[in-house]
Amino acid sequence: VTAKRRLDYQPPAYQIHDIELSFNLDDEVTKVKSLLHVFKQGDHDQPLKLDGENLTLIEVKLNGKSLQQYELTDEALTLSNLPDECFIEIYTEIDPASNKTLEGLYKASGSYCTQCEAEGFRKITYFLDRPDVLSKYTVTIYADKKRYPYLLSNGNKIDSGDLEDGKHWVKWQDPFFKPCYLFALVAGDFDKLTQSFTTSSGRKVALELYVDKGMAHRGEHALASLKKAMKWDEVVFDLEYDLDIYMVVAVDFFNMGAMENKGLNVFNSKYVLADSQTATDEDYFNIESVIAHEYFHNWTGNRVTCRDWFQLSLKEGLTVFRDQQFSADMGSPVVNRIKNVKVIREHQFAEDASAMAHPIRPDEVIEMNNFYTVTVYDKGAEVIRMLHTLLTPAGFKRGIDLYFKRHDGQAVTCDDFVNAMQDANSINLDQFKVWYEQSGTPELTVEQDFAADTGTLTLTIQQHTPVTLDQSQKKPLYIPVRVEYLANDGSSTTDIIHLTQSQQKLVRDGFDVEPTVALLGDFSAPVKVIRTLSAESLLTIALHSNDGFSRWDAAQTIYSQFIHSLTPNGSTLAITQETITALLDGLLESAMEDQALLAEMITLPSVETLVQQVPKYYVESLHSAREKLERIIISHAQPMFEKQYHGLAFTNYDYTPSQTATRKLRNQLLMYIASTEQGEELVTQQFMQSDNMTDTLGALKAAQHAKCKCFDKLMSQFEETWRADPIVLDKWFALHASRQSEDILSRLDLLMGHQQFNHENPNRVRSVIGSFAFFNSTGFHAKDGSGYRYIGQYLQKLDKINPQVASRIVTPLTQWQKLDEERIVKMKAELVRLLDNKDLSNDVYEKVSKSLG
Ligand code: HT7
Ligand code: ZN
Repeated sequence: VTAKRRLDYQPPAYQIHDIELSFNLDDEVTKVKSLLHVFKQGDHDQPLKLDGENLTLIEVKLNGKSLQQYELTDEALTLSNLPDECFIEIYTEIDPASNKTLEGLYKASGSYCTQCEAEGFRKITYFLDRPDVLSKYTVTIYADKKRYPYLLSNGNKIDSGDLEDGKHWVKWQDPFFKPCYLFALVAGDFDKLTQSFTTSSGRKVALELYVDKGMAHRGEHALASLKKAMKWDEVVFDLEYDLDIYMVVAVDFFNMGAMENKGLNVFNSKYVLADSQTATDEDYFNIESVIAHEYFHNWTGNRVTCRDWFQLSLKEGLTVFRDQQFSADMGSPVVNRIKNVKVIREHQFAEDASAMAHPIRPDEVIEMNNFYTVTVYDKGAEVIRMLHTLLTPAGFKRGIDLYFKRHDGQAVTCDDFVNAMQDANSINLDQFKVWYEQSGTPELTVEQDFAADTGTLTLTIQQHTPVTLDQSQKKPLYIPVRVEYLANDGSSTTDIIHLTQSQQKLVRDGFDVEPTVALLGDFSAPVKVIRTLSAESLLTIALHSNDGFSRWDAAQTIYSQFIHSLTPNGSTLAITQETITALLDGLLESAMEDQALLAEMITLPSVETLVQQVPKYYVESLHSAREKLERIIISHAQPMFEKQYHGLAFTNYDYTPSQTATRKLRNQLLMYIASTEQGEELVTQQFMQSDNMTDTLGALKAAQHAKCKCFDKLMSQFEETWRADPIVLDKWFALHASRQSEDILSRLDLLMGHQQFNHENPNRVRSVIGSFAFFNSTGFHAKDGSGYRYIGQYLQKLDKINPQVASRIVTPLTQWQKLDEERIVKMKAELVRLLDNKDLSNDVYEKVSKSLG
């Protein structure tokens, strides 16, 4: 197993300007013919080494003549002594029906479909499978007309016809140069929804959504979301869609969320299908944001793509930032920001603390699929957001304009992006580039001093990035820190500090009395802040800051520090029960208008977030401390919670920001109320009366969390209603798998025996096994190691079917660093067992071997 290194990049020795592909789709054997127009780059005598995996080579022709001399291995077809320009014809055969990796061309649920990013095109035909080879594609698909009435590929349909043997064919041409990871093909029978969008320059674009038969009514929200995204990109970034057709296909077997193939997005059906009966507000939100994300890739990813896969954050960090901004504009900016920050604090900080720590632009990769990470995506988006903050929205837009002016149609690097930002704004971003090369979570230690006689406030900030397993030296970063000075009368002023040194002093004059200082407003940088704040200051920020994020963050600090003070980690902040009750009283009595923010502010930090705040994860102690805080909250606030709950009106379901906020608050209140005397009754009542999935699932989650007696009964009822609908049933699987219960492992066995469970379907596997490994921390971390054993054994099997999914689920097993010695030994034993497996995939091998050091 060999790793590739970023610094070893060499430009391709050949370019392939045109490719003509033809597919004869057949259950026994699918025949692929590829005609490449190849150009040597510069003067050299290097051979042309085409990537290929799991292909049966039938014939190669050079300029129309059969070629006998070539070298063939399991990974490549190598042709030597080629002229400067030539045509190469390659005939291969593949077997999509037995391809369970869901990468390359595969057949599932009766349809053919492709997934080529990152390196799946090589499973379709021999090619230069790298993103800096840009070609024009012409694709002809032949298949049985009855079973596969729709034959789709990228670009425009230019021809079609029927054949005598019941087959038909369609020819597609994509006028844009693209890397092969953006190639797509779909063949099947679907329900089709058609709408259109007229661009700002007046072009009419056909929007086509393909879904499973009978599901058309669940596609409306996705199409409406697509139109909103198209409009938003025109208004905010002046970016217009460039083809006459935009197709989205929803499939049930898919490794990730969705894929931005040029003009033909392929989606996991869970990110397309929604109606009020089957989808929660969260599902509606995710659909809108994933639809937008893939659409935004058309410019940030497709028109300008990555030079090599180490630059993945060039397109992903930027596109996540864009989809976050879009979601903020569509709903509540502060609740969206909190959502983004939770991902960073729960998962990205954990990745930095693990053996998988890597910079947003990694330096070394064995399996590229392992680097579609929260670091590359979400920390990458935070890095883009810092540029947006430092340059202002107008400066950022100037940078984006220059980026497209310089690089449209090219495959470029993260440095090219930052250079465009820099040159458009006459600012030096050399130090800012350290964010791209350095892994780890920076820590800001802050001290505050006030000279009452002069009214001078001094903030001393030290920045320090602890070493990570991949890097032992760390440099100071360029960090924007948003500061708010809160006066006693409720007024406040704000500032952005540009931190560049290891230690920096900030002096501000003109205060009559010492202000309360809120730091890192809007989470202006992906860092941890360490400072000693009094309970009083935290309460002031939580109740009076003008920055919604800071209010939430202060409340979270109050909860977290109270919890930690009950564990051996301890806390340096003096948070008492009185602080908690003062916070709750302040929140509930202030008639907060923003119900969604209120819901967030009465929600405790997750176990995952708490773990990242302390040096050690004391499993039992942390859980019982968190439960104790919950009991304190309930015993103090129960009457107020119930009053609030009953005051929130149930209305006919509509996915609007105000209704979503009400449901969010209602269901958070129910989480608390469920464990009181009235709990069983209210939970059951909400479940029975609910006309929408958000409130139904809210009731089930509350019952699960509070261990209500009614839980099993309601769950059976849910299963009976939804047993034929796997996407809905995934919610049921996940609730069972994340339940705290002594016999959870036998319950997992039962779940996997359910008629809808299928080891080959990633959504099912994630709902059961993923939910257990990621979110059932008491079950997964069972003291006897049984949770680790269960996951280890399951992954051995899953790795043979789908290494990509196995490698994602192995993550919690590799994050042993903060646990106690006994658990570490047991986790490592499982990792060693996995590694002993002689045909372990590169995917799982890379993560497991790294975590064992
Ligand atoms: N660019 C895509 C990333 C991706 C992917 C998607 C589906 C299946 C396998 C995949 N491997 C990589 C998704 C995105 O970020 O938009
Ligand atoms: Zn993306």
